[in-house]
Amino acid sequence: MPIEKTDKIWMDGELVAWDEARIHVLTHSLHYGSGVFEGIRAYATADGPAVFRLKDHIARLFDSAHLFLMDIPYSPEEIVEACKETVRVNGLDSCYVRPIAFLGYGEIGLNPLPCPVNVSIAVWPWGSYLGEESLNAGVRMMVSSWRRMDPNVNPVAAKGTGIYINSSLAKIEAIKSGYDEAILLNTQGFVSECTGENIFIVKNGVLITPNLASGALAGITRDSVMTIARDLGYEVREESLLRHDLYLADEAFLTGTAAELVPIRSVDDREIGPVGELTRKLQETYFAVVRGEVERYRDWLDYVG
Ligand code: PPE
Repeated sequence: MPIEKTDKIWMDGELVAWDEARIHVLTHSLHYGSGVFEGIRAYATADGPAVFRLKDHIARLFDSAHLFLMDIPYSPEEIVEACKETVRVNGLDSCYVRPIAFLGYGEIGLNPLPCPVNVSIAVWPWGSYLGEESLNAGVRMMVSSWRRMDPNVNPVAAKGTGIYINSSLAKIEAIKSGYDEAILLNTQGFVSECTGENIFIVKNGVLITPNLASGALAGITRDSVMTIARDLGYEVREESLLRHDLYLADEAFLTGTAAELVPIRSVDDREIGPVGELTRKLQETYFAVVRGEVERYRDWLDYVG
């Protein structure tokens, strides 16, 4: 997806011009995937742009860094403020926000401990991640031949740049096979998640998503949707799912900051059917929540000011 340029990028405490936000080719993270990042969205609301669950995303960024023994040279509060400042100076009503902390230039080799840690925050307008039509019509999924990494191969709770090669392999396979997106099973054969989204099914009126022991990321959209569904009175369960549970689901959808809430139309060519009632209700509520239209969840919004 081509990136739409904006004006300024926050780099190590300074706002620099978009085209000046450069790094050296011997940056450690380029060679060894030693970075951690977040994907966040700011939405237009009646009170101006607000970043959705910003503090939760930044807490996860620091958790990711902790898992790799990376010392981010700022406090979470400073990064929260820097995200808001970057949205503000670029004058955008709604945008995607991408903070990244990465090992920089100065050391090479597999001991990352002496490397400097650099931090940057870029923002840009980003439409529907899986295509404009995806939100309405849903997507066609395939179960990938690639497995989600075992938690003893990589800390799967971390949003680490290097570990996304697993997602990219699955995505390439899905696209080249004519599908929109891939679902990854873990090494034990249980459903884990998608390349950049969590997965949910509805069966007999109950909302079910793989538990975190499946290797799925603790998605913030996943958490928001589970909370909203419970508040609407639905039963929500986190449990192990097999691939046939996907084929036999009454409804299915995926969640992620970039993708938002996207219905699943079919899995491995097994039709799940037209977009289900609960999926549609959760999707509508989610969009109302991120736009600040539901009082109960106003705490999730961080107004840019
Ligand atoms: N699983 C994975 C592997 C993942 O990357 C994401 C976010 C999620 C689940 C959902 O998490 P959350 O956004 O907190 O609900 N993927 C981000 C990166 C996408 C990208 O292409 O880059 C995102 O949605 O921003």
